[in-house]
Amino acid sequence: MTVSQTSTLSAFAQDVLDGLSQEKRRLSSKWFYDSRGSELFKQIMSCPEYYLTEAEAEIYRHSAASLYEATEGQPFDLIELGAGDGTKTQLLIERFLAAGAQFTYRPIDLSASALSDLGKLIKLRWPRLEFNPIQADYFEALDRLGSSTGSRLRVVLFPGANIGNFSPTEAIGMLRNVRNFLRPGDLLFTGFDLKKDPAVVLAAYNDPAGYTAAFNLNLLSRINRELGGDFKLDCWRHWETYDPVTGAARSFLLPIEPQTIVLSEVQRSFQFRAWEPIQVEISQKYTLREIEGIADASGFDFLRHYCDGRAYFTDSLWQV
Ligand code: AVJ
Repeated sequence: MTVSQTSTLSAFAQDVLDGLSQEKRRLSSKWFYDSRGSELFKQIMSCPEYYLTEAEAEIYRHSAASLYEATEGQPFDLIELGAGDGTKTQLLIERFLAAGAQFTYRPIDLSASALSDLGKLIKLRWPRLEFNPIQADYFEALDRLGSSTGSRLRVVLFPGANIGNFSPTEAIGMLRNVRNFLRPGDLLFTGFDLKKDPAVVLAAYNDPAGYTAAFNLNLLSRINRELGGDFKLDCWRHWETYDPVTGAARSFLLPIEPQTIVLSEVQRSFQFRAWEPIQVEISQKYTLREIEGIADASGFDFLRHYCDGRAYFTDSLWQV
């Protein structure tokens, strides 16, 4: 491959090549969400074992009034990092509107189609709510927001335990970055999955219907499709681990026999021995105390936790 070809590789191609070249192979979970991956993630969210979604929905129902109180009645921009399907956020929006809150809804997402679907939904349900999406990655979007002249209070939602896809150290870096785009008084409401019975955690990432396995394997299909790969999906197995000390749940894909994988679009090949793992995701779990430490380390004042009834999950409210 020539140097000029190298420099025009897509971010996806570059990331896959880097990850598969490492001694401990890894692929980033941020590439899971193509259209098939997003479908599979919806299936996961509807599995009874995947407790996270319902736990956070319960929290959103119960915390809305208190979250609104924290704005002290000032008009605000409701900024959401990662629009998703917006179901949970609608629980907040309807309660905010009922309480007479004045706010605009500004979801941030990389996916234009996710934002436009969400926009249709919002316009149908609340035609007068100002819907002002930003199609960009988190930091570019926050940057754009930062340079806009408006001085309204910001309430930033970071739902879904998406922060769990970062290691604790990376999470602090990410949240510090968010902090730098905010102003005194701004609020951050972040979903964290909590340390709990390891059997409950493992079951959430090992659903018997096999959606999680299919979700992870879809990353190999995506490489096949977009980078001309020849992964044989039936030769790969999903494997989940959970370390109750560190709180890291990790997803791996392992080949049942030796494999040589050719990525024809980027003219590279990779050898795998039998059962050589590729780490594809980390889903980090925390204690409430650890989360308070992260608030401090990333420059926020911790205000309070909102937990679900089983104490499986928290949305933690912080202020600049
Ligand atoms: C969307 C990152 C919160 O880690 O629990 C679900 C993604 N992966 N099942 C998680 C996921 C496998 C999920 N997050």
